[in-house]
Amino acid sequence: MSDRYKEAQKIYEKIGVNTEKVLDEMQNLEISMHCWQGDDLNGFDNEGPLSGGIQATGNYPGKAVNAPQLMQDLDQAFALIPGKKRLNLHASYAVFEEGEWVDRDRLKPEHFKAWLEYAKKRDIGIDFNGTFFSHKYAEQFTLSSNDEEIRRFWVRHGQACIKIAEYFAEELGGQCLLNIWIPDGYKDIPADRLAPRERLTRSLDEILSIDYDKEKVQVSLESKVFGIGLESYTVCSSEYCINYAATRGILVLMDNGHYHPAEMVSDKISAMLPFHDKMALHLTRAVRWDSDHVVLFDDEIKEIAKEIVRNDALDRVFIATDFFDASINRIAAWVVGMRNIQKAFLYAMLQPESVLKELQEKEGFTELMMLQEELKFYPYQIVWEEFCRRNYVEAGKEWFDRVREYEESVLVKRG
Ligand code: RNT
Ligand code: ZN
Repeated sequence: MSDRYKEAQKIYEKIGVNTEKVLDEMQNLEISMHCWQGDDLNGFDNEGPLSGGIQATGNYPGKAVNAPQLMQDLDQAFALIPGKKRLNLHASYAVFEEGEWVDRDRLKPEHFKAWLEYAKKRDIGIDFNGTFFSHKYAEQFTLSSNDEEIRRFWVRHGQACIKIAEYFAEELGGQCLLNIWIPDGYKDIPADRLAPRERLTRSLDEILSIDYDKEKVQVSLESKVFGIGLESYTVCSSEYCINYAATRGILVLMDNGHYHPAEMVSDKISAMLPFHDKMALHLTRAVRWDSDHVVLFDDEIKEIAKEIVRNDALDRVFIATDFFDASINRIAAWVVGMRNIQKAFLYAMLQPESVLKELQEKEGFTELMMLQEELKFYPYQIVWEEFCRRNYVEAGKEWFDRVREYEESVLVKRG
């Protein structure tokens, strides 16, 4: 324990915050890191371009092109991130044996054995996502398609993903979050908004009708307001998603890049919690649109963390990252984003929440504003240093030297 830390501990004690308790809580915080920052969402199962109205821009050298490379890069990133981690996989990252290949509707747990072993060795959990894009049957509509063959194909994919999620949960213990996001929508004003939504309901019901362990596999549905080429209408809009999830007993997944620019996910969490036992988040940074920039230590990420912490909801909210910037070092992108989310949670845990809540209750708004501002200058960075020290990870910018070394010795050699 450094003298700096002891000093900071005292400063926090004075406002009723126990930093040791906070460090214990931080140790249990589990963030699910998305695998797809490592290869710009290419995946390994198809040659085609990224589709579905999402885009990774940039051409920074050294992107992973196969599973061993992606695993090596993930290890490098994980080594620079303190605390507990999980891995968030997409179905398009199936690892096939030499000469073997099956389409998405025939995926089986065995195609994810390499990932299971990866996770077992590192003692981390896995979460999973169906991949309803970047595929010849995902040109515009998937689960809401009026082409029965296509719709059925994606229903089978969803069902296959549930089984794979169940396999991860059974083998690794704990739960596996299976997220469903579909890109279905129209570029221009539709004549019928209802029919695709009715088809989506039928498809989701069919996916969920299979037999699976509902405790181990937590299914979530992610909504979206628009995508590139899907500017006027998305089938799985926010209201659709919340109503579907509420009536079927599955989780809503909110991605903070998927709302109108002035709408804040931090404000939505407390509107969800009274009605939903659990919910899920994709943390990203939207710059003017759903641009999936790396998460910064900004006001909204802190506010999201505060809402989860002060509402005592850490065990009710599944937290995952979702960004993909191909214009910068991909390992650094992961590390910056993950550490910023952890910093935001640390910052939130260091707030004297009962004092602040009481000020609000007794309408002490002047003092509330004053104190919230003063707290921004409290020495939370010293508590962060201690958290990193206890996890054998560099607390300051020195971690970037590791990334530079790795870039020189591994990434640039990939050609
Ligand atoms: C797309 C959604 C979705 C994807 C990932 C790859 O806008 O955010 O979550 O980013 O599933
Ligand atoms: Zn997302």
